Amino acid sequence: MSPTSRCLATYTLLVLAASACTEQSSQCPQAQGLIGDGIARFSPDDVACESIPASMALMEPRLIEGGIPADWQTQPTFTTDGETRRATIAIEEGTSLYGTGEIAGPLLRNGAVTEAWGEQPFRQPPPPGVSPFEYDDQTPNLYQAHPWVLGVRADGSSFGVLADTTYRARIDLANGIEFSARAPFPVIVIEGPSPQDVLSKLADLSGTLELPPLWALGYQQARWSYTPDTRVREIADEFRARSIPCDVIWLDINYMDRFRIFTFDQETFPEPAALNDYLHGKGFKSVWILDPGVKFEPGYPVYDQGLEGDHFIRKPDGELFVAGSWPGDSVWPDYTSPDTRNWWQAYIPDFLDNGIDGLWIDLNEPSIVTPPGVPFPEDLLHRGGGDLPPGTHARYHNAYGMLMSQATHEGMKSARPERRPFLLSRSNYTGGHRYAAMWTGDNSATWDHLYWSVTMTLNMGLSGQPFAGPDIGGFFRAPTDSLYAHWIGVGAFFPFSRTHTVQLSPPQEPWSFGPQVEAIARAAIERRYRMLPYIYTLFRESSLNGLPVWRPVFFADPADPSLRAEDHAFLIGADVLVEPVLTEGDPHAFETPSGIWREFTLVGEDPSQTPELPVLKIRGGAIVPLGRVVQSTTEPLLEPLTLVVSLNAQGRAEGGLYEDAGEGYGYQTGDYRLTTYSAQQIDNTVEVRIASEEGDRERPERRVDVVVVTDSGTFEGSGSETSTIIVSLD
Ligand code: NBV
Repeated sequence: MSPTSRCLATYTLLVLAASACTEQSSQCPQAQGLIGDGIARFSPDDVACESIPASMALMEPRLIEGGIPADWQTQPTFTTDGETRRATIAIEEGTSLYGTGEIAGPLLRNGAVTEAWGEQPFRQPPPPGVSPFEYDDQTPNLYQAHPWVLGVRADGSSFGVLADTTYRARIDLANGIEFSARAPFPVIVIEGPSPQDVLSKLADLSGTLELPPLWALGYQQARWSYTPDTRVREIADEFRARSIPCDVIWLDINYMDRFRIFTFDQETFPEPAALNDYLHGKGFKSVWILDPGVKFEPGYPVYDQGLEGDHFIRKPDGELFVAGSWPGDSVWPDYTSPDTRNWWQAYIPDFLDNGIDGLWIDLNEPSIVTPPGVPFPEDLLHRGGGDLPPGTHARYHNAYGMLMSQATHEGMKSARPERRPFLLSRSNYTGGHRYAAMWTGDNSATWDHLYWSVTMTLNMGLSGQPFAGPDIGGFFRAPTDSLYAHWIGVGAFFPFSRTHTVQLSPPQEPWSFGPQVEAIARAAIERRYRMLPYIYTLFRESSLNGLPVWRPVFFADPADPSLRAEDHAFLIGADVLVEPVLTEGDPHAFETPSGIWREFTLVGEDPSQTPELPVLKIRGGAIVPLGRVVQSTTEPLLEPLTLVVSLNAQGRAEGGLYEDAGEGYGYQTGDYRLTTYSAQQIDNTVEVRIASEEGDRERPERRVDVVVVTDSGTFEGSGSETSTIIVSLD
C-alpha cells in the first residue's frame, strides 16, 4: 500500500477525521492527527510529511492514534510567505498566555514578541554602565529555546502549543499566537481542563526530570572563580564557622589548565581529589564547569582524540570550524552524532573520579567567546546519526545544548550507575529538563532582575523545566546590601538555589554584606532547609507528573481572572504561598487566591520586622512536612519531623511526605516511603495520624512535632509518628 492510500484507509476507518487527510502517511513521525489523549499534531499540508524533521522535543516519535475530532478547539492555520512558514492560532478573549521559555519580563506573556533561538545576549554599544552581555526585558531571546506557549482561557480551561521545530522560531503573541520559522514545522496542540493537566500532558510527550540527589536541592555557593584551591577551602570553612547551611561549592573555569577542558591547573588546583575530600569531610559537594569548546592544540589529548575520531563540527567545505573560546582557538564537538556523544562521555569517568559530584556545562548555545557577538555560522554541518539525519547548524543550533546535556548526563550515569547525576546547563531546548537543571544565565544585580528571576523561574516551569533558578544577587554588577538581602530572602526558595557572580566583582557570599544581612541570609537559608522535605516531595511529584515545583498563583484557581497577572507572589507546590518584596519602591498589592491562607513561620522569624524574608502562607486543608535546620543534607533532616497543619472549613487537612535514600536508584525498586498524613478537628483538639503509606522503606522511630496554624494562633503537640498525635487548641 502506498503511504497515501494507507493514510486514507486509516482515516476512513477512524471516521472521526474532520480535517482532510493530506498526502501524509500516518506512520510518518510528523503526520497530522491525534497523538495522545487530548494531544493533536497539525502539519502543513503543502509539504510531504516525511520532509519535516522529526521532533527533538518528544521523548519518542508519536504515531497517529486517531483523526482530529471535528470539535477540536484550538487549531492552527498554516501559511507561507516566501521562505517564511507561519502557524497562527486564534485565541478567545480573556485568554492568558504564558511559557515561551527563558525570557525576562512579566509572567503574563500576552503581547510579547520573542524568539526561540539559544544565544548569549550581546549589545553593542551597551547602555552606559552596562556590560554588552547583560539582558533585560527587551532582549528577544536568551540562552535556551522553548517554542512553547501555554494558554489559559477565561473559564480556566487550558491549552498548550508547541512549534515542533529546532529552527529559529519567532513567537508573536501580539494578536493571538503566531509562530514563524524559515522551514516547515508541525504544531502540537494539547487541550486540557486546567493548566496543570496541560503541563502533565506535555510531560507525557517530552518527559519528566529525573529525581535529583537530595544535596542538589540544598543551598549552593559559586563565583567566577574561587581560586586557588585554598580559597575554596576557606569558603567552605567560613560557611561552617558561621553556621550558614550550604551543600555545594562551585568551581568555575579558572580551575582548568589554560582553560582546556578535562584538565586542572597544576599550580592552583594541583590535587583536585584532595580538595574534594576536604569538602566532603565538611559535608559539601562540588560541581565543576565544562565548556564545549576544545582548545585547537595538537598534542592536547582531547583535541587529538576528537580529531582522530572526526568529532568536531566542520564547515561546508569540509574544513574544521575553528573560532575563539576561553582557551583561544577552539573546535566544537558535534553532539548530533551518537559516536561523538560516546566519545565525550568517555572523558567523564576519569574526571568525576577526582571526587567531583556534579557538572555544570556553559556556553553551549553554542557561543563564541572572542570576538564576542559573532554567531556560529548557520551553514556549518552536523553529521547526525541514529535518529538524526545530517543537517545544517541552522537546524541543530537550538538542540546543541540539549544534546550536550544528554551526552553529559548519560556519561555521568554510566560512569557512576549508583548515583543520580546532577547537571546544570546554560542552554537547552524543550524536553532538555530530562538531562539538566537550568539557571537564568548572566543576570544583573538590579531590582528588575530580582523580579525577573521570579517570573523567569515560573515561566520555565510553565515551559516544562521545573529545576530552575537565577544567580542570586545578580551576576553582573554588585548588589547593594538591601538588594542581596531581599534576593537571598526569596532566593533560598528557588527550585535551584545558588549565589553566583562575575569575575573580579566584590565578594558575594552571604556574610559579605555585614552582620545584619548575614543574619537575614542565615535565616533565609535555614528556612530552605526546614522546607526541604516538602521541596523534595514536590520534586518527586514533578518527576512523575511534570508539574512545576514553583507555580504561579493562578494555579490555585485558574478560573479567577484576578490572579492571572500576579507574579510577585508564587506558590511552592499547591500548599505554600510566598509573598516576597521584589521592588524597592511602593509595596506590591498582592492578589490572594480565595479560600483559607494562613501565615506561618519556619525559624521563628518575623517578616514584619525583616521584610527581606517573604511572608509564607499555608493553604487551609494542607499539611506541610518540615525538617530541622542542618548545615547540609549529609545530616539527618527529619529528626524530628515537623508537620505544619492548617485546617480547612470542615476542620480537616491532608499532606504528603516523600522520603528515600536521597541518592541512588533504590527508590525505583521500592526503597522509598510516601506517607500521607491527615488531621481532623474533634471538639477542641486536632488529631493527626498517618492516613496511608506506600513503599518498602522502613519507618524509623522518630518524634513528630505538630504545629497547628489557626486564625487565633499556633498550637503545638508532639508524639510518635505511628500513633495518633493529639494537639489541644486550648
Ligand atoms: O565561566 C565563566 C562564566 C560563568 O561564570 C557564567 O555563569 C556563565 O554564564 N561564563 C558564563 C562565561 C563568561 C561569558 C561572559
